[in-house]
Amino acid sequence: MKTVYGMKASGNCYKLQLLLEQLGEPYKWVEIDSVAGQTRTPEYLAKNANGKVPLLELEDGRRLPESNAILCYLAEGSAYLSNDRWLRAQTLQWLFFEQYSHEPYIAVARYIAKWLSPDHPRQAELPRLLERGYQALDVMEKHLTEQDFFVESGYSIADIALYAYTHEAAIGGFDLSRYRHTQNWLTRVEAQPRFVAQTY
Ligand SMILES: N[C@@H](CCC(=O)N[C@@H](CS)C(=O)NCC(=O)O)C(=O)O
Repeated sequence: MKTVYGMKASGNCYKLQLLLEQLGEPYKWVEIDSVAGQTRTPEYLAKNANGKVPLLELEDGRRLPESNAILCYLAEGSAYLSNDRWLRAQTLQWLFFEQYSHEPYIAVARYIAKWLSPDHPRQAELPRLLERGYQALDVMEKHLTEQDFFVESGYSIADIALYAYTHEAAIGGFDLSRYRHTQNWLTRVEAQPRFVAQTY
């Protein structure tokens, strides 16, 4: 059985939980508490030199970090990742967008707002994170005025990757009320077969 080293509060880790549940694939979840330093122990660094979760461990011991690479690996051969060259490239486009233009702002704003004290110096980052995060939300909203899911063939790992932090963007201070198409897309994702909500 595959093992996921993850943290339930992390959207990057939740991506894998959601996909594995939707695939109906059994897996073992090992909860890693980064606040308690468990991503930086010698034992964990021997598994992932980058000291981050999520990490996928295969039955034969091979290990793969990076949430969106893991999504691609797990989704191979399923309806969640097309074999068609163009549709696959579209999927990758949104996975890269998520990691470069979305997660660094929307996930980090959530982290600062929810887990750091109100007088923590990192609170000063919030205005810039909000500005850049809204730019990402604008891109998503524009795309979702034209189609129901990020890739034209339908629900895919691109939606899973973008759902992971968008559904909790309000925690970071984002007002989603002006993003009607994005709100409707969140509802469509939640209506997918075997959807599981993030709990932590
Ligand atoms: N690009 C990575 C980001 C992973 C990441 O930033 N993980 C965070 C949790 S969301 C983490 O492990 N933080 C603990 C640490 O850095 O020690 C991915 O998508 O998997």
